[in-house]
Amino acid sequence: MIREKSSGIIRPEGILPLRSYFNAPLQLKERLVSYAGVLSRYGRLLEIPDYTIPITLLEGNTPLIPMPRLANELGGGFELYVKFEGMNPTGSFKDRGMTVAISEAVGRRAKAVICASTGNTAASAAAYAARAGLRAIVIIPQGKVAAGKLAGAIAYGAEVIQIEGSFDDALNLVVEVSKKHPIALVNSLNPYRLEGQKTAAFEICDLLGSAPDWLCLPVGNAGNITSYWMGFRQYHRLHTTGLPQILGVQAAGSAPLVLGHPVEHPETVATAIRIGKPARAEEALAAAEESRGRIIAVSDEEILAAQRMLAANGVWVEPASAAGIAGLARELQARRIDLRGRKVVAVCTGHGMKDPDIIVRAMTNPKVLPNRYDAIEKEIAGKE
Ligand code: AN7
Repeated sequence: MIREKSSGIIRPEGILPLRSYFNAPLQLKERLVSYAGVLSRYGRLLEIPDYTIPITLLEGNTPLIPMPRLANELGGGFELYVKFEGMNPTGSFKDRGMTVAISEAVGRRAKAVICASTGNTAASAAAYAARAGLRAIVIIPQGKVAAGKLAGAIAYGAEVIQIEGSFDDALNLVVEVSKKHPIALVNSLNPYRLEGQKTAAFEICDLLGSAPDWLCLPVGNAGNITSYWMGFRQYHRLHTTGLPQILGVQAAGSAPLVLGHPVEHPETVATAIRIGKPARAEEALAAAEESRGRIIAVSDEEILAAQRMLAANGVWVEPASAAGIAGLARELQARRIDLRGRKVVAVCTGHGMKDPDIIVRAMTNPKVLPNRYDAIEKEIAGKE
């Protein structure tokens, strides 16, 4: 961060104040506004091998949106921000880790990658593999992947296999395949996924000037919560940015980390986090405990209500991505959390466009009127 002498304004490095930006020579502007992805910005802070060959779609650098009205709707008295990870190139937070995992795989001359997925990892792996010219194989639970994710994986050219089983079954299968064949595993069991995902924590600290007091986020396979905690700790060691308390949120029908045991048949409307046996379970529990936070479960109704609240504030996210806000609402209502004067960041992991069916199924078809001004005016004015 840079403090300007004349105005005292603090601004991130590399960003010009608007007036200077207007007046800057073009060459300088291009250098200053160019953004080259998370490996370029934060690669020196990631544990990655030297042979890594950067493959990027300019992921990261996602907006941290102030949500003052939503904060008031939840009771008020605190600062609330949404880290809108749906703004990544394939529409979810997975791109941060995937750029690193695919870059490492390309560096060691992999020709193919494989993953199990509830959808977003599949789309992300497919996109980055396409970018690198690799074969991508994705295994998904039949009928349980939202339309925008499946369409993405197919559009990017992945070989998509549905199994008559759950995400957890698919994960077991891809681990076995990757052990027996020269195909790189790009689920978050791959440590480079976590390295790349840490950059979200770095960005939040860089934008706020410190870590927030609370970070709330959905938890499925638990790679994301693990990475955030790694990232915040690393940044704190380097820049004394402080540590957040972490509120991890699972769906009640898929809450192994709350129940304390795997869930054989996980169910939830938030199909992204329909996961019964998280690969990073231990790390997630440690992150919650060490941060003096916790992992809780919320009902599907609470998740959908949070999705509606976010959308009513202009941020449309997929159901799983609303779980963080749903958890925050629940803790506030039960007075289990005191946020007075605090800063809270809710991570919204995926874009609403990933799962259009959730909205379409619940809506009544928009009214059809004749193509006449009087009919339109009557309809509109009647509601004034
Ligand atoms: C929107 O794509 O597991 O706890 O296979 O898509 O790091 O697993 C997706 C997970 C949250 C949970 N929000 O993150 C997959 C997959 C969204 C997600 C999660 C997922 P993790």
